[in-house]
Amino acid sequence: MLQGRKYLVVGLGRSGIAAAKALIGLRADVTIQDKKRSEELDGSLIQYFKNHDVTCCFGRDLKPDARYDTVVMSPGISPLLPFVMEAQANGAEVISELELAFRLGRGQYAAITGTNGKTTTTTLVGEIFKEAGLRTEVVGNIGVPVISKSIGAAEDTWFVTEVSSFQLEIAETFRPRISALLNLTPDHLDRHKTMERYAQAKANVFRNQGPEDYFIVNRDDAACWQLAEDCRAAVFAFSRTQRLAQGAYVEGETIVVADKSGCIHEICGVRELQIPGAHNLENALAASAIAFCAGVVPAAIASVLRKFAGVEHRLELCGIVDGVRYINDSKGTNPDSSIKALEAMTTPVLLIAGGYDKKSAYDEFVRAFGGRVRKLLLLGATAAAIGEAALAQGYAEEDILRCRDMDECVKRAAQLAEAGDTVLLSPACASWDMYDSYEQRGRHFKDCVRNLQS
Ligand code: UMA
Repeated sequence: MLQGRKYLVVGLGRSGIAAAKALIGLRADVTIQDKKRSEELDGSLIQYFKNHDVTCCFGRDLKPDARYDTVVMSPGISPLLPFVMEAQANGAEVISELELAFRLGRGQYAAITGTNGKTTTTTLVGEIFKEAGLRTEVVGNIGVPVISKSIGAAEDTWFVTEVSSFQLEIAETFRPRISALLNLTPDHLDRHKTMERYAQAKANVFRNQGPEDYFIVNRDDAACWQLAEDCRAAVFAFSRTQRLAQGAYVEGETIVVADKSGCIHEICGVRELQIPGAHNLENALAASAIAFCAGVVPAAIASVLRKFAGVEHRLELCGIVDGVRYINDSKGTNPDSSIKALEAMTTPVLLIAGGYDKKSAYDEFVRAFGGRVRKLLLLGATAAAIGEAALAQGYAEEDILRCRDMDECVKRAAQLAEAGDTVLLSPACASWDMYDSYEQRGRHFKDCVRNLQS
């Protein structure tokens, strides 16, 4: 019980609502702040908080006249907000909901981070753990706040947790049994400012681990491998391109795991994977390594790898109209992620891109078009920046279409596409300039495609 302890929960999205409810359940003294006005928030939720004597501050910054023991930040909000820094100067500790869940809950964690592939790998590991009969909750950045499941959980529960740099940035004592770092490319630099700080936030995934824990790392990614030098956990690598003394890799056409005594365990054939592209092979290798370190037998890993068809909003085939394939890759929220989507394309592409401005550079993204992208349809805050990058690399002006919204993008793409083409939504940007989330954007794209069919 947390009677007498004063908590400030900042942000009333999925993460903040779950944190506030958990704290209320533990009888803490709770204040909630959100920049939205109360009319913009769910009325029944506000009533629930009022019924539980929660102090609410909506539509404005908090006046730091009260002292708090702990400030719990929602992931999407910078801990450098002036009123948060003031609370900190007055003695409050500032932590993420992930850290709160870890401290107050029970169970053990397999925590998966990286710039891309987190959701696919987390989903795969969750499926494998369930197949192996382990008590499993799939939580975190994937959409289920960790704290909504961790309080009162059975001690043997595995929390297969997708973790973002935002959640890790202020996770002081978080210590997973198994951590994984899939890859590192520029993302969220509007928040972290430098690549170094972004990488350090990610490295918090293993910061508190000890020799009895495992750190799963991509041997083919130099930036990840370099971070592994600072890790005290047992390092267990995965690689798509080289044989490893210990770890998961490809031998001929087979995914194998070499254990610490050098014994080789066959998992399944690379060609048996349903999910396309080199990046998905990496995700499968990472999931194999994580499951193996958790003690799962190869047969259970193989059974899931053979049937797993991918996650929603990631290279999701959502319709074929007049011989044109429509693929929803709304989860392409940074340039690297969308490059991987483009690399998995085997037909000419009409690409829908653009969105919220995270201050990313788009030159490499445009380079990855590599003759595949026939037309570029742009929307959102970064439309001009992506258009300029394309023109600078010799892409023809008449092949670039600037659109008002998703409806227009899909309609114009449908007019321009020929049988055998693919219309790919892979924006290379977050959705927050036009939507609440990439899921909402992906659903809108799918609705637009459905409208073409009717
Ligand atoms: N808000 C403020 N002040 C601000 C900014 C926002 O009060 O300055 C308020 C908004 O009015 C809103 C609330 O904060 O009411 C939203 O909080 P949030 O942005 O943290 O979103 P949540 O709904 O709590 O969702 C968060 C994660 N969102 C982000 O990290 C941006 C979700 O990840 C996660 O699934 C969820 O917690 C449960 O753990 C989404 C995401 O986009 C998928 N993640 C980023 C990514 O994958 O790139 C990191």
